[in-house]
Amino acid sequence: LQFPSRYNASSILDAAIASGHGARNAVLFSSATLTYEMLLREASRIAHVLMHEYGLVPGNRVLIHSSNTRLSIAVWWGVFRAGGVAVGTMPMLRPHELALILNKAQISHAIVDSHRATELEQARADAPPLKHIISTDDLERRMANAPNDFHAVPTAADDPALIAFTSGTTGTPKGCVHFHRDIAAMAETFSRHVLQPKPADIFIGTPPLAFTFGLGAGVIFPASAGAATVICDKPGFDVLADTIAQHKATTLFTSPTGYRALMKQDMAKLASLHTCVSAGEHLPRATSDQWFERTGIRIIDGIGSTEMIHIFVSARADDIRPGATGKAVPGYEATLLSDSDEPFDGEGEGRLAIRGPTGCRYLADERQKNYVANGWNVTGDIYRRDADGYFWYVSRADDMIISSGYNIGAPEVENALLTHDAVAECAVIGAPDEQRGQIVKAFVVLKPGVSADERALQDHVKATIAPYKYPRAIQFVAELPKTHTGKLQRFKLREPS
Ligand code: 3SK
Repeated sequence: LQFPSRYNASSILDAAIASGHGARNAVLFSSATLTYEMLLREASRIAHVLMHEYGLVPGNRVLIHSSNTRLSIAVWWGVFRAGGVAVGTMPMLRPHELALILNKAQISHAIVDSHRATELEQARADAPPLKHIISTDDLERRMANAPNDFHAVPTAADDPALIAFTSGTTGTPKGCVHFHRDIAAMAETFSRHVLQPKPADIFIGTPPLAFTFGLGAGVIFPASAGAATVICDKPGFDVLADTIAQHKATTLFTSPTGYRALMKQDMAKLASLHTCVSAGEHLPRATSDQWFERTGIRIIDGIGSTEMIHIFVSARADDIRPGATGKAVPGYEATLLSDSDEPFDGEGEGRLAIRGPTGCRYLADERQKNYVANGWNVTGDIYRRDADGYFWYVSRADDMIISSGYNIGAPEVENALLTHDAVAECAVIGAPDEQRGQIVKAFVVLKPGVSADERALQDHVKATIAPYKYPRAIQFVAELPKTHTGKLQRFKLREPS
């Protein structure tokens, strides 16, 4: 991908208008709509307020502590436009978690949903770099008088635009630095080549904008096609289904858990969808098949990471091999590494390694050396490549269970359990065992009002996959521990109870 040396990601909005989409809907919400011209004016006013009323200097870091709201879309564009470095945070973070990010990213300005301002005030006591807390009420008051013709700061294409914190399935959060050109790159790779959105498309999804999966789906991809994005600002899959129906959304982004929850709703409400994307965790074959049976749509499964900004291996609508994640997204190269860290071709199993227009740049973190080796980004996932070059997810490298010398991928056992009628959710780990080193242990959430005993589930797994992989221990639980972005936290299940 080629970029001019001066490039500001907010020029994606100017380009939408230059391509004739100014009067098209950009943001749809419960009671009204914003066109691209209106959205650009809002973003420009925000940039003006930040720079001229709060003394923002390009390069300053700006925390965005907000749920997905109509205003938050304009805030992301406004921060880019002013040359600020946007740092999104999950809305439910507590003051001590916010303080950690404020200090690590040296944040000077914070834009916060008014009802969350106290949390930030509390965090400020432990975060000396933070100078300004701007509540969304203050921001809107000041925007009312601000001019709306702010020209984007001519940042370098390689200036930081975003620091994305990984919520982390283990350890302390890491800040991933992404440049203005990386934001364009996510649109020019996964969106342009795999999604291929049209201006008439209407995007909707559950991931928070603070998660780069959500930033792409809710802000960057629709704008780079002149399409619209729907803000679903109330929680619940019943609300999501109603909002899809109300706005006739076409393009859905959610996690496998989200697809399973939507299948419990009135599916007639989802009739307008034509493209469905899943990421955030591996999509089990059973979920993909059930969704296909109910909607006729094959979910586009993708694997991405906060480190790489968005999806780098996925299927394409016209090339989906159910059960496989797919192939490298155009623009990226994917390979597998052997145990001695050598890339190898052809069929086999190894650690996934990626290179392309984006890459991992941790903010002051020695874990950088674990992620980047010999120019490859090593994601921590184990994959199998088949003879036709499709990548099949095996497990996270640290989720491989070794039992009596057998290697067993936890997701394979989870997939098998999920094909049992009684199972709503499950997670599989390796539990220490004196004889076998580890045994396969499953945590199972049953569907409401359904019962199943341990033996029935074990027999089902033995009948579905190689019998040595069956869970020797099963614990029934009410729910599974997940991160704010919906990723399973297996490490919490490994902790002795
Ligand atoms: O977890 C993922 O698969 C993902 C996908 C897109 C962007 C970011 C992430 C972490």
